[in-house]
Amino acid sequence: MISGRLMWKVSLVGGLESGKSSLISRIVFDSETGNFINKGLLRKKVSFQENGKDYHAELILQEISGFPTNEKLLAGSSAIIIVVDVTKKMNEQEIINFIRLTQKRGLIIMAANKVDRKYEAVTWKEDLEPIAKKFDLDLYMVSAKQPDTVNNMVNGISRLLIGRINGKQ
Ligand SMILES: Nc1nc2c(ncn2[C@@H]2O[C@H](COP(=O)(O)OP(=O)(O)OP(=O)(O)O)[C@@H](O)[C@H]2O)c(=O)[nH]1
Ligand SMILES: [Mg+2]
Repeated sequence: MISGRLMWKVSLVGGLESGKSSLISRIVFDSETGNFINKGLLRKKVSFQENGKDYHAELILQEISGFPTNEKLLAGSSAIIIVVDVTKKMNEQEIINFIRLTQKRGLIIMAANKVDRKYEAVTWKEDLEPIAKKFDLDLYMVSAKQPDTVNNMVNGISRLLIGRINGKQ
């Protein structure tokens, strides 16, 4: 049994203009534009099901530029979403270094963003899957412009987090 409120800090990291703000904006406001002035933490209540049970949780979303090596920035994160822009060539080594540094902190997820621009993509599943497999991470192909893809990811993360809690008890 889970008692008390579920509150999870979720940090989005990733390169310049990869879409971190836009994804947060989609999650929190169900809107496309990431141009919100508030650079602080944003909250979103989520409901989901796992193993036939209903759960309610609150996500606290934080955006961090780049791939931080400063431990303090990521402190307390239950999940870290690595946002990769599919329209740009990814820096594989930078991503791998980051995963190695942070994998013990919490759940890491890879989000390949801007899949609505699939036809301009230079980074795709086949580039990211080997990394996901190597470090046993879930990979989501998302677009801040396609609500379903983002909802699906948030659902997946919530279920993974609840699985971790239940697994520990
Ligand atoms: N087509 C498309 N454009 C997107 C998507 N997500 C973000 N963008 C665009 O990409 C640009 C950068 O988006 P932001 O959300 O500001 O990215 P960011 O990672 O927060 O950027 P910085 O905080 O400046 O590093 C903006 O012009 C967005 O409109 C997406 O899924 N599809
Ligand atoms: Mg931003």
